[in-house]
Amino acid sequence: MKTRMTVLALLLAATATAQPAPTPTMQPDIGAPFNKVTPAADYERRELMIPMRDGVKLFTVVVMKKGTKDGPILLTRTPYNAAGATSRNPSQQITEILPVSDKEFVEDGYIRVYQDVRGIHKSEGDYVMNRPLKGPLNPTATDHATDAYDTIDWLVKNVPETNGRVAITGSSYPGFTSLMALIDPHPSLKAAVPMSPMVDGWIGDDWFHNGAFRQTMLDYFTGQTSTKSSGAPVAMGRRDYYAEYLAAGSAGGYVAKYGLDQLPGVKKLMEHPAYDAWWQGQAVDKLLGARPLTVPTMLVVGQWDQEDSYGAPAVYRALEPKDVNNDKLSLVIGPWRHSGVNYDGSGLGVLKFAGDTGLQFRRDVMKPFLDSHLKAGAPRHDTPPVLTYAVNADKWERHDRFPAGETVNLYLDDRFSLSLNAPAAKAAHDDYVSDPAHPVPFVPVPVNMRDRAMWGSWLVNDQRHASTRPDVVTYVSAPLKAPLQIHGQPQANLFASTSGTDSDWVVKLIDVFPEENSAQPDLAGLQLGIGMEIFRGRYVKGFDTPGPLTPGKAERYRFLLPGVNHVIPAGHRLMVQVQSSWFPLYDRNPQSFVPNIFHAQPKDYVKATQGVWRDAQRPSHIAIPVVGGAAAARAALGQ
Ligand code: PG9
Repeated sequence: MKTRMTVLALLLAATATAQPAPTPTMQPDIGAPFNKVTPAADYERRELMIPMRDGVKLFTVVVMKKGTKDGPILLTRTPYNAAGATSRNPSQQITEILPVSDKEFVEDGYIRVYQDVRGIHKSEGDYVMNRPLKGPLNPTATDHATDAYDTIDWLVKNVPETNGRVAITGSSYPGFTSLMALIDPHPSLKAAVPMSPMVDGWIGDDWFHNGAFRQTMLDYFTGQTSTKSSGAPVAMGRRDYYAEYLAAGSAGGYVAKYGLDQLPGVKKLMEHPAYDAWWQGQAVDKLLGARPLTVPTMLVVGQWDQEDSYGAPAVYRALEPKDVNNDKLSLVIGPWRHSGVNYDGSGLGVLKFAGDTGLQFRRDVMKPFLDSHLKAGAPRHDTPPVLTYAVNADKWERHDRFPAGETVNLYLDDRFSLSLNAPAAKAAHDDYVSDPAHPVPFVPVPVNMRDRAMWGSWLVNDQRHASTRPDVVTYVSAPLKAPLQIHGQPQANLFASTSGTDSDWVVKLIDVFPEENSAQPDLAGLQLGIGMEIFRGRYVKGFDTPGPLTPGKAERYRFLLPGVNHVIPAGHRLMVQVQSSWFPLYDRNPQSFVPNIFHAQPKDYVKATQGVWRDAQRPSHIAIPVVGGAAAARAALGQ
């Protein structure tokens, strides 16, 4: 009995000592390690620091469904926060913590990997925006090509659940990093799907378009480079960027006003206003064009990509000649905004499409393409060289080449009409006065650039707000007698003069909807931009050789509009608008030549009389890639 009592006492004593000591009242409440516990999670989520060849470690998150075996890896290298991308919602379901665009992949055994690129968010090292390739512009031993290589090498050796086959994807900046992985691809990189890739920041992607500066992108620098995580927006106060940028005087004035010249990225832009060696050496289409094409690559872009419409078709042009067996390269153009492929694609602005075109692409095109290259035994994918969504016909179309249309010239003609016949007049032009004090807004004022919905859909905005201005000349056809299909990149061929010594030229090709539509009143009379682009006059002799224009002399300005597949139905009309400002998205051209427009002074901004020429020697026209060529165009225009 005595022995049993002793055992009980000992047991009680032991239990008493196992009780944790009370937490001291003043123990700090922040700082203890906290590991999220997810008892019901259907996924594994690992945070890793992957070493690069120079010892710098990059923060990487690996996510997969529990029980994954022999999984292919789908990698994205991003400056936009890998931790955030892989914990979007406080959930225990993989499809909730990842972006919606990952659903089809992770549900079918893909291992999803997001990595912070060098120097930003949780990665070590130094961040250089669009870090150039090692070489003349980058004396270090690393770039996005080496970092992609080292990352893939580590992943295939250290993620036990993988089958050792990797694809890279991502949109915009991650589209750029996807392309950079193709420079010297790791042998395990089996496919790439760069979306809306940023390819040439001067010719047609984020910073400039044909030399015209996209000043509203300046705010990107504070968000991206003022701290290692997301920086605070410019403390502009007012919401109307039109009024704000007008008051700032010039892009340089805005930069000085808010101290953005402390940021090296802004200074670099301002020091390289022309297409010099610095820009040329970073142009990804040129870099890839100088190398063999070995990795199957599917380039993706939206018809109305408001940030990076230039890149994907440019890379396609550079790589297509290398795809001799027509099995390594494809181009996909959908009815999307910038990066819209990764979201709900059932509409854009007032436009509605045949179902969720984003999902259709990811599920029916991208996944079979990746499966075919990454999964053993998967059927051969069926992607054509060119897959585009035919707007207004509302269907996906397969083509062997881009463009599928044949060039037809659509001339600006007298009485503000459009004609398939070249003009015969000896000297004819239409004039307007461009006043930098009253620039043409790109969307109706007030212009709130923080309104993401506005920014995402502005390229499909009704252009009636512009065609009613006296400083926009508008040419319009009769209602079409038969549908006209444009497939490719229309090219503006503008003969234009200015009374000044510098000038911007904006050309817009527009689909004008019929005036009556009681079923869909939003579409009645809509002036829908098919393709719209700008050119800064000082570069007419060469992008690297800016010079003053001769007052009164008509110059020929030739530039591409974005890539499209657009069917203009019978009853719609074609329209071309020409104007000399597109504010505040683009900084104002002072219209008198100054060496660097960033530093233009108030006295440099002058009114100018602009002439759009349409005569035998100077036949302004748009070269349009029309499916069915001249015969189809004649049938449609009744000419
Ligand atoms: N278009 C954005 C960007 C890319 C590269 C440099 C700067 C901006 C983007 O959406 O990532």
